[in-house]
Amino acid sequence: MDPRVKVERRRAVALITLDNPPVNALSRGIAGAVIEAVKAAEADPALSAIVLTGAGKSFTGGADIREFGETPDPNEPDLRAMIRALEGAKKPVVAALRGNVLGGGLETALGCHWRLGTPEARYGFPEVKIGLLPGAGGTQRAPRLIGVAPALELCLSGEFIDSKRALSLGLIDREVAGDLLEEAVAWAAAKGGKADGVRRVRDMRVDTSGLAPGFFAAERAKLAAKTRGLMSPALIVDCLEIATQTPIDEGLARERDLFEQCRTSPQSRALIHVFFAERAAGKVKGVGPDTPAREIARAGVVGAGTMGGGIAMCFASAGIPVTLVEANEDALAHGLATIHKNYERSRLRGRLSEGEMHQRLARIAGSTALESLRDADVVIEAVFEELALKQEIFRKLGALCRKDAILATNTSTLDVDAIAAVTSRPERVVGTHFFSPANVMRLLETVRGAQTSPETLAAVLKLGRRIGKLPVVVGVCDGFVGNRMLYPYLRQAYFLIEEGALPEEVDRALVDFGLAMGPFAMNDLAGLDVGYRVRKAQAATRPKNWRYARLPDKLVEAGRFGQKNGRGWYRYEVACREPKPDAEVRDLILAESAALGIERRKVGEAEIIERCLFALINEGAKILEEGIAERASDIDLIWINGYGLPAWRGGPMFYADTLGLERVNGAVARYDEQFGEWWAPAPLLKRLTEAGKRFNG
Ligand code: 3H9
Repeated sequence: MDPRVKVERRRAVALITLDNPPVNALSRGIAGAVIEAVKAAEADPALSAIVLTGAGKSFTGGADIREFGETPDPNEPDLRAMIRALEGAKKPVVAALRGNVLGGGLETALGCHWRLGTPEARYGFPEVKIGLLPGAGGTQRAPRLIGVAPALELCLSGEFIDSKRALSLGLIDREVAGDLLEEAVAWAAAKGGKADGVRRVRDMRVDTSGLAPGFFAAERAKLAAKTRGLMSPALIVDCLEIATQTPIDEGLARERDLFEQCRTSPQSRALIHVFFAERAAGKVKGVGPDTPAREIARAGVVGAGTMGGGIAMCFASAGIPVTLVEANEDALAHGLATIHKNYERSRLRGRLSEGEMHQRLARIAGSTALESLRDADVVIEAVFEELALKQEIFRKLGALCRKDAILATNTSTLDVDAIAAVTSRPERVVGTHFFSPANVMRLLETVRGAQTSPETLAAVLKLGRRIGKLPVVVGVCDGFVGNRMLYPYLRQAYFLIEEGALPEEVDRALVDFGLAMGPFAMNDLAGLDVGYRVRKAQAATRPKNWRYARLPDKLVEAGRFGQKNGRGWYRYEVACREPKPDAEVRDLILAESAALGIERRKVGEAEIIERCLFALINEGAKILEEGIAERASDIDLIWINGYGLPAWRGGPMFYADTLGLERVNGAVARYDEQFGEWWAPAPLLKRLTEAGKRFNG
């Protein structure tokens, strides 16, 4: 017997336990072993029933995601065969559920005749998050057991529900607060030998009586906007509709075919890459499971502007008291009022109860004195992006904060080491680059300075996860990973409009590629003055005589700051964020092309995508080689979670891998020949191409 499937006898019941740490994934070989155990229990006259459970903290996290790239062996029993065996058993089969009951795990439970769950168990179909659909009967059995609408919601959202909700839906038969296995064995023994001891979900009818006419069409229409570019959500709706129209075996066969379509798609590969990338990002060189990571009980934020206010909200929302410091009363009052407004908006949208809103607000104290940060465990500075100003604040914080307090800067471009150097504790200084709006965006670029200690990093990683962020560790350089890659990307976008494209054409091509927003609309959202200041700061180090796009500066000098004053690359009507092409901008662009002596030409979508993205990838390769990012997948996460690249593309480095590095390298070399300067190929890109390798693994 496979050691990952254990069988023991408890009274007249066979107890089958899945034991495949850490999450009891249903890896290859397990299905066959479970089938064998079920057959043996059925054949044993001394046994009247079967209980299936998981060892450790979980039932099972589902199919083994690592195996999805492999071609299944047709001679090996798979998950579906295992579920058939459990469901088809003539003796009652009880699922004893705890911890994670997910994906193929929940489908397994649905194949059992009865389901008992502990209060902390969580149930869900997260397949959609990795570009799949429940492919072992979930889309056919769930609607039979709990109804079409709740089943669709579970499959489409990928969210987990708890035992209380599962019980109210009829997904489980009992919530067990006491000894799960004792109760499951007792339940199984009581059902054994009874006429109604076996209750199969497959025999249930799909109840469509409550469905509004046009239910599925309406669901499809809702999806179009919410899941742009994704393939599996629409197929999930198809599967649920099939469940209402066909006998179960036909439904299962159709579900299997659609699952295979998803499993073999580039999208699912990309999303699975992202799943593992997120787990890998938590493993940081020099920081091990034994590195002490102190708890943060009290936080401070310096600067109550958009970023500082958003960061304070992150703490308050995670239950951490925070003191927000501003230079003067007016600015502080304005910052606190904005926070209030933001929480109020969430409350009005039903995302936050009134009580919770007040609790969160009560966790935020305002002050105009840095001294009020004396007791903080961590202080995050989020003032204006100016080195001298930040250094002045760090000098003061270094002198007044507790010796063991962590001092973090929210700089998006500046040298963290130069900031750390003015304190007497550079080992406790770190960069925490939040993305705007800080209370919403998931990415936390965590900048490790030359002297940042592993303990500081461990504490910040833990804090980041606690406040719901995805921390990705990067090294110090101008712009770190995200913004440093943004420069070449934007530069190409600017060059393209000099050569013949218009902002709306560049944006459309990149949005069609899958980006949440094109570069020009993004510029307008961030504020054109922000990039203006960065470019001025970079002027001294920019190679002289290299091509430089003047248009972005000209716009700012003409008083166009983006959405904030209704005029940027686009124009915006009052209280409206929809970008409208502006004739004035078009004239500026045409005049600039003429001034540069460029004969404007038609720039195609393919060129837009290639030039913007390949410039980005080439820079990513340089970053990787310099060790600013530890692994290619960290870069992927940064661009997905901070810059709106769709997860289903897997991130820029993974996208390059899917295209084949030969193609990317070839194009970069061609552009280098044509334009030179900014297109200098990354040596790593060249080396990997020649070795036939990829960025990721
Ligand atoms: C499916 O079931 C398809 C079926 O419908 C049809 C088939 C025909 N496989 O996240 P953690 C690893 S699709 C392999 O840090 P947590 C994970 O990589 C599947 N490995 O822990 C990590 O490894 P490492 C549907 C898996 O407690 C370790 O376990 N199921 C799997 O924060 C710990 O993970 C899903 O999509 C897996 N299925 O969260 C569930 N799951 O230590 C995906 C985890 O080497 N999993 N690992 O880095 C999750 O959502 C979370 O991992 C879970 C635990 C909630 C289970």
